[in-house]
Amino acid sequence: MEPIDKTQQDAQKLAAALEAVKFIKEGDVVGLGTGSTATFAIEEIGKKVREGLKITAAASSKRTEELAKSYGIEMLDLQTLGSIDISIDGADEFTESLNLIKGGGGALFREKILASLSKNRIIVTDSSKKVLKLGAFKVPIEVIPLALQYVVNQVEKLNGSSILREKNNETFITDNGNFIIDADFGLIDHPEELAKSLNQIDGLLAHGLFIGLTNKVIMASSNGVVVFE
Ligand code: ABF
Repeated sequence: MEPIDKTQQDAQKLAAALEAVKFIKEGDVVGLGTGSTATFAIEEIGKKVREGLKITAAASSKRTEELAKSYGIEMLDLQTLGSIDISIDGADEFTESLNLIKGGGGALFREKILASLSKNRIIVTDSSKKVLKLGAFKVPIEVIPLALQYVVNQVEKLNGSSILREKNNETFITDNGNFIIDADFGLIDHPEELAKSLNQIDGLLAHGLFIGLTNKVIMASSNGVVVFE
């Protein structure tokens, strides 16, 4: 993981977003994730708005709506869509095999739906997100409140220790009205297997391991933009 300061990080996120926007074609339905890198993409899309372009977003964000409105781009409601042509989103960690940890921002369920609906899933990151093995970033897990203790116990059986996410000294509540636990599994040797085990846990709505849900990672670094696919 390359240590970089905020200014460098923002410059890299912008460079990655500029590269991602090049893959948008006329008339595309574009899905946008959350996080600052995806927001850089929104601003770039607006400047180069293509005929008939439509946008949908993983999480309702004032910024996205304002930008779409100011650029005259039609916003579509994610729940009405059966497919998305291209999605651009960020990540908290990624490996060269295109496995990700996402959900640091708390919108992992909607981002997973966005990715699942998308034909072409592009992740944009700065160089600090690239890792050899996932796991230094704790795995965000969205939990139906009723099932909290049950899910914590099941995660423990998978050698994960969980912390209930808080924000401003209050329990963090997702857009879907659920809790998030951040689970530390240590460095994860087999993320595919862990994802499958987590998928079996009742009351666990979504986890932040994105396996097989990415077509391309565009990473900007101090030496330029690198594309992993
Ligand atoms: C979203 O953006 C989240 O899944 C992830 O936590 C976050 C990354 O934010 P940034 O692009 O600002 O680093 O995709």
